[in-house]
Amino acid sequence: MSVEVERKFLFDSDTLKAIEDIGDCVGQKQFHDKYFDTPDFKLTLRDVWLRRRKQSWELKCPIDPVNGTVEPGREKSLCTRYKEITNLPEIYQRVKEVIKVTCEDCKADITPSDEDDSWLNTLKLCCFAEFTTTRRSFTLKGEDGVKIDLDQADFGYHVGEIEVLVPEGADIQSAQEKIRHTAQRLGLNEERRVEGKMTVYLKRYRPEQYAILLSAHVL
Ligand code: V4E
Repeated sequence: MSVEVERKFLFDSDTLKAIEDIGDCVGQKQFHDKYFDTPDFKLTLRDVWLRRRKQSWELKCPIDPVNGTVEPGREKSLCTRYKEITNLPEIYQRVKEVIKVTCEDCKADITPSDEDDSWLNTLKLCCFAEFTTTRRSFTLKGEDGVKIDLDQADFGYHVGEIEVLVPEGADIQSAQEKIRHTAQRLGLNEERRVEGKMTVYLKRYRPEQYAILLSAHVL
């Protein structure tokens, strides 16, 4: 399991030039994401994000109960930190815990399979968001372990992210420091957290879920 520390940023042609000056493009790819939740948003209300990307399952969970959420009136930090789980049986266990499937629902005692999506029905999980992203990725000269992604979503939003992956238990502060240094090198001067693709997607296409997550301080 690893922890993804990242900071999103808005970019223009000047930012792109800065990235090309100090980094190397390591590829472009396209992927389609489908996100799942219960009809009453049991996962996303806890800031837990279940998705399928390129036939693989991924679960992003806050590393501590307050990550991604703040008391009303307090500014969210520029960086987000999420645990990433990619092992399907582990994802299934974690999802069951979060949505509190009880033992009376014994049907939930199954082994989930990549080939058969029936576990989604067992847990009453439905797709609430679906979009395709075109991503260009860069590494930076002299900045070990830092990746920059420039994402263009098919619903007309683009956003960049500076990302460092750290093994669970490793030094998150030094990852945040690397991100801060990279942002400085790119001349980024945002003082507030930038909206990710999902926030914009929900605002446009799932306004009810957006409003609920906003008032729960998840977004
Ligand atoms: C964690 C999260 C969501 C899941 C999608 O995460 P994100 O990093 O935005 O997507 P993507 O495509 O860049 O994933 P990657 O390829 O890096 O794994 S959707 C919403 N959240 C929470 C969240 C938040 N509240 N605010 C910000 C700025 N980011 C994420």
